[in-house]
Amino acid sequence: MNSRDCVFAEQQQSVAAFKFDEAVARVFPDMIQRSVPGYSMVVSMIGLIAGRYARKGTQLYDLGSSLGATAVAMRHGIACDDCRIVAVDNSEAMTNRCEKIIQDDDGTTPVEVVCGDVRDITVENASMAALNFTLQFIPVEDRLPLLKKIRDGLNPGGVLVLSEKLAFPDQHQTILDTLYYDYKRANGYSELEISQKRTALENVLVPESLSDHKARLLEAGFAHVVPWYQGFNFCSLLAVR
Ligand code: GEK
Repeated sequence: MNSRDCVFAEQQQSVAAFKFDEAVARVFPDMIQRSVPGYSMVVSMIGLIAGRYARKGTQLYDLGSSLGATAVAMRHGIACDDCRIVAVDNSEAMTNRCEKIIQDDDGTTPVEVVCGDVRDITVENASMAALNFTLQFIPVEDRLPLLKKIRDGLNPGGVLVLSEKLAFPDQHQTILDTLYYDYKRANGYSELEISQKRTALENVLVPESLSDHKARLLEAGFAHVVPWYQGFNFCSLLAVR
């Protein structure tokens, strides 16, 4: 059952920093769907991208997997044999639920769910990796080392899908923020929910500009960086080794 996100519905005395805890994990599909424009489409396109990039005998990584939506999309999109998916998240509330979702899913590609930090895991023999709205939660100074590790763990021709909330220069930020809050209102979030969530995410979700992301991916050693989606202030890029 998809429970409704009411995490920020009540007035809080002081708004604590956002955490991926049990209360968030319980409502996560509804929260992300109503908070990230194009989320479902991005996830299903990641399945399609897996169909093109997954290679026999390799691994696919879902990094910051939450409940495993991206891992499941890759699992059903893979068009070759003998692949393995590794789904990693450092929230136990997420990985416990993810295990169950993977068990109940009828895909046949093995999926290993790991409760751990994406900065600590080994990436090897990979044809595909996804950081689907995860890098934004990693401290900025750790982002380049993480991307280098992923790049080095990908086989030649392998792909990283990087989806992020973006920051924009000057007036563009205001225009897109305004539309983004319209999106949240249209999805049933109140002014109180919008403002408390914004406070909770301050210094937790740190967005960067598209040009910073492109430059860092190139610095990490990716040969091609191709933006393929933008919905208001959210985007997704393909980075090919
Ligand atoms: C989806 N990809 O549904 N190590 C591991 N996991 C982390 C770390 C870290 N250092 N930091 C944050 N996370 C998913 C959605 S949500 C995006 C990803 C969002 C995890 C965190 O616990 C959370 O589950 C996930 O990254 C980010 O396609 O909520 O906006």
